[in-house]
Amino acid sequence: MQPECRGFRQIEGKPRPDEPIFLAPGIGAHRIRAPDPTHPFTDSGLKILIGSSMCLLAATAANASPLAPQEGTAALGGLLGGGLSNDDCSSPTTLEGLGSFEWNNESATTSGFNGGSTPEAGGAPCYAFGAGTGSSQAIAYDQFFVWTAPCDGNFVIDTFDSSIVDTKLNVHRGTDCSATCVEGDDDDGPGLLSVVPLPATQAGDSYLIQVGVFAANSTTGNGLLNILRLGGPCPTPPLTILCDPANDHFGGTYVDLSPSTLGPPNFATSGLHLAATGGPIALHPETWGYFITSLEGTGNTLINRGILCLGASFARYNHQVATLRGLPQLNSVGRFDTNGEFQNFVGTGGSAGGFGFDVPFEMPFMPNGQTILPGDTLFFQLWYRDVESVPGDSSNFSNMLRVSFPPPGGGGPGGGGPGGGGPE
Ligand SMILES: [Ca+2]
Ligand SMILES: [Ca+2]
Repeated sequence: MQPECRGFRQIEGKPRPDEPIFLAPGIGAHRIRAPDPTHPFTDSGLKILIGSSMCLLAATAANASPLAPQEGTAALGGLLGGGLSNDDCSSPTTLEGLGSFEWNNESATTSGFNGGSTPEAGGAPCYAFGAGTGSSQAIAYDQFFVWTAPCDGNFVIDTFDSSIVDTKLNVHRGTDCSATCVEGDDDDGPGLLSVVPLPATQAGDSYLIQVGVFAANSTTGNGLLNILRLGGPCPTPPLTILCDPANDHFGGTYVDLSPSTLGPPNFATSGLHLAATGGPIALHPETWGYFITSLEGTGNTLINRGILCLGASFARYNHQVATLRGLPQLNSVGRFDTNGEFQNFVGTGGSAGGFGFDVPFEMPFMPNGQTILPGDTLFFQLWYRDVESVPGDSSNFSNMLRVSFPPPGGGGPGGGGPGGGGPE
């Protein structure tokens, strides 16, 4: 439960000793009010939220006023140091990707959260261990994390190699206190450590991870939370949009390379088809342009209205390079049509009916060309004229596309781009 109040507030119902009832704006003296005059704040077990950390107020919470016995002042100074930001299910820490993440629960309190306890099919309950023995069912001194699967796969979350001897681990489906139990574990790992498998997980599935200890054997200390993917790391997606959104053009939106696709290479081309949409429709036909490429995608250079996201060493797929190299397939010059789609007018967009650009194996770097090889990663943008009232007074760039060509023997790129599907 996450109180929505800040500072002084009245709660509904009678406060319970285990219920956070007051969100204090900081350490200090705060006026608080009990909703029930028969239950003034004289209990020493009152829980108070400071920011998003739940802390136990160990001293007498308030001095009841004779005139308003339900009101008082809670002196919080000195009682709340070291509160954890992720002590409660309402404020989990986000974990990115795969790997080992350190945790330390020296300042954690026991939340009692169990995600409804009932596990998903095939899972062990999130609140089962020590059933019938009261508080030992809970994960003691627990902390909360949120993790989102970065790709499809079979994952495993465990606490192996923790310094703490006896960990407990719950994994819930969701991202906050409304998350529901997937599976809990106490001792299925080495010794008394914990492990929860997450089979058949899909990219984007989010989990609330609750980790702490079995209080009879361990109190607090250093732990590890390991998130692994069986079969290796997530595969690199063949096409990824970066540097997005690009800067707006004078027409009010930006040029997007998302419709680009990567198919199998053939005798003439790399299999990559670049496509650009969102061009400045109203400015047709002055807004011509061409694609550019680089081995690096870490640039951030403002040129006229646009951002060059490619590395400084980039090359142009244009008429000049094509002429110098004697390779007409290196020319990608085109312009936006009245739908804002980039229309090739040099005959190198053939696979998409004259739109976009079929990227050849040869690359436009000067003076000697390179060729695209299996396993290469390249970055692409579209450069284009971006006029306001005077043709030729400005230029702009699309967002950036990172392309990971399949490694040798990789079995093909799997087709499709960020926008899905092939050329229309
Ligand atoms: Ca906790
Ligand atoms: Ca354990």
